[in-house]
Amino acid sequence: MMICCRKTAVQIFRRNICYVAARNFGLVGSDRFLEPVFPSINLSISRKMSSKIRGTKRLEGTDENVWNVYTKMAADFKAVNVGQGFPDFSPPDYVKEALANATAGDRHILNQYTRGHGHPRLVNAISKLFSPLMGRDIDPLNEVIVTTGAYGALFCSFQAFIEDGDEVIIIEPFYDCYKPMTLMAGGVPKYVSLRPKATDGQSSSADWVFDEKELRSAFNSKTKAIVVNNPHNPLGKLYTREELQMIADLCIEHDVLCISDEVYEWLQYDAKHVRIGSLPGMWDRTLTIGSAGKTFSVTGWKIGWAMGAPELIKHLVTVWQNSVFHCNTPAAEAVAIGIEKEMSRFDSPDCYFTSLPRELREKRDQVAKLLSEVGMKPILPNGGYFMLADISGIEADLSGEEGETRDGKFVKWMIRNKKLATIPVSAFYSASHKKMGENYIRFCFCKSDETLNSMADILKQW
Ligand code: IK2
Repeated sequence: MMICCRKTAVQIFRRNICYVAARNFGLVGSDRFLEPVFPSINLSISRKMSSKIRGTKRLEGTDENVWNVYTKMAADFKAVNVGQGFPDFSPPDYVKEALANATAGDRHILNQYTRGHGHPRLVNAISKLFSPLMGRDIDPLNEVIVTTGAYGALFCSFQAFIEDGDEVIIIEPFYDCYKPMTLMAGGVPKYVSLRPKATDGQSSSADWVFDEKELRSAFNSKTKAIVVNNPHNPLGKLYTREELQMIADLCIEHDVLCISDEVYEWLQYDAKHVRIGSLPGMWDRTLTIGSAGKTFSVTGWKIGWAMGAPELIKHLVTVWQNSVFHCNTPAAEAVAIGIEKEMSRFDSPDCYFTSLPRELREKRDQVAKLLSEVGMKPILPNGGYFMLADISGIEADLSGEEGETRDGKFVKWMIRNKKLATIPVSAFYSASHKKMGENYIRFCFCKSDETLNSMADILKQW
């Protein structure tokens, strides 16, 4: 019996690994990978479940996940996938070599545990890179924590600071994990919307702004934190210094924590990225979160970090050491080498922090032109690697598609009929505001020329 259970667990684990790999690498139309290996056993497990054994209350309302739905559908229909945000081209060679060398070289210790909340070489590199950008000396040992991706840093931030009933201001549209992370910590999300100003001609992410009065009225005595995502996913908005100052002033006035997700910090096009943690009085109340995955095009490595005052970081460390404790040493070493190298050529056009946005800018313009040609109105992003397109003028027979919003049905229809996969923008809105996103779909332009050419072929035959 024991052996049978272990075998089952191993097979289910393998199936999940196969599914994730298949999904990400687009290997399959994937039904084979999605069917439970032993459906009858799963069933008997659920029949025997005691009524006491159920998901916790704090998981309620957090089970939906947009990536699972549309990435699976893209794989099932073998669609060209310009939905999920990861580069489908190679990271810099020297970064890959640094990872290979970390495991194969003489320093065997790099295959073992390192300092729990941050590999020393990496926290040092992060402190050296960001100290001048933040306008202060960042203490690598007490003001930086390294986590499994930016996701890890976000999760620790919510768990460390949000208590039952605390309100968290989320600016929508918003990167989808902020809501479940708030709920799982017992918090109450409060939404403030970015809305497009009327424009003539080409509209850009800078046209999407919040209303000062609406923002101000969201702050009250229950507000514990605000989440700022800059550059913004999905809009590609870079907040202006004035906008950030307005948020900063409110944070200081109401004694509120700022969780600033800056994973796309190097990807800026026609505007300059300002770090809210560098504004006067903000370091002590801001957690600035970054991602090696986005910085070096290595999203699969899942190395991220948070920086902030020691009194903030110490609580993230507590969550981290009581949950994951550690992220993988070779990847941390390789990211440190990457940061050191880019710092040594920071002002050169070869610096990856400059060369990647230069290449992406061309891709952005190419995608915007293609979308315009088929009548989808692109919103030109100032940062990040996503672009929204207004699809309200595009005709499609959506009567056969399931879903509550037009954009969701449209994406399903497009995957099925045009073999092109994107992400519906209503997924980035709270339940009661989904209608605000339903005229838009999100394209990821951080893709190889081959992928973008395949997308162009589809759009040209539209
Ligand atoms: N924060 C933002 C704003 C992100 O976009 C991401 C990851 N990318 O999302 C994929 C997509 O929108 O298609 C993260 C955090 C997570 O970063 P990491 O991969 O370092 O955990």
